[in-house]
Amino acid sequence: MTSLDSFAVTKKWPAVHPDRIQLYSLPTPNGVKVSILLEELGLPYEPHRVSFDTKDQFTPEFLSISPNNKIPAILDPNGPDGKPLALFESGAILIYLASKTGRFIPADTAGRYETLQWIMFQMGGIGPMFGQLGFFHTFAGKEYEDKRPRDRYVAESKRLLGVLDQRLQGRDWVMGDEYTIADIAILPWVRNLVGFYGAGDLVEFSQFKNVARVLEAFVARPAVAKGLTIPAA
Ligand SMILES: N[C@@H](CCC(=O)N[C@@H](CS)C(=O)NCC(=O)O)C(=O)O
Repeated sequence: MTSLDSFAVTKKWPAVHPDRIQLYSLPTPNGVKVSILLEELGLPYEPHRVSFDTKDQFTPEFLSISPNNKIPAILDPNGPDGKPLALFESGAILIYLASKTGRFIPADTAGRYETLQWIMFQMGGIGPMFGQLGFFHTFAGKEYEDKRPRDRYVAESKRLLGVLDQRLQGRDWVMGDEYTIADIAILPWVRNLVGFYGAGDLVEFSQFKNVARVLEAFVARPAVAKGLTIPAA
């Protein structure tokens, strides 16, 4: 059996099944990207909850695999050359798992890069901008009297939704017929924006009909429904 004992993270979150991919996460829009992909792949994995209530993300054990103190992170006992591999950053994890299994990423080189481009669009645009909108609309920033910062992120989020809506015109998924890690990266953030953040009216979500249609198809997938609940409380 693979030993993960040399990884400090396993001291705080012991691996009951050290032969399985270890997932350190929470069901946030970034965290569920990885649990959804793992569910779609049907790979055996062991989820561990990194509680923000107890500031687990700042512990030396967690920082040893995720130095930016953010979930999600994974530890794959069977990484390249059969050696364990630890990874943080959800986009990198999605690309790694899709490449490792050859699934949810197009096999042809051009399609592969096109998919990566939409993952970068999520990682550099949708994630940070929707996240800031959440801060100013839903969390502590909503108390700020000056609404200009909020409005800036509302405008940018709407613009990004417009780009996505146009891409989805006449397509089932971001990459067309093929459901890929680009969808798994982007759609949890859209769901969060209109759901948990309650910002649907603010961004006039009803005008983004293609995004709404694809989001509905996404959440109807059993693997998505399951991945959204992991790790359980
Ligand atoms: N770019 C990172 C962002 C991850 C991220 O922002 N994670 C949040 C939860 S969604 C987090 O761990 N926050 C804890 C903190 O900042 O202390 C990724 O996609 O993995």
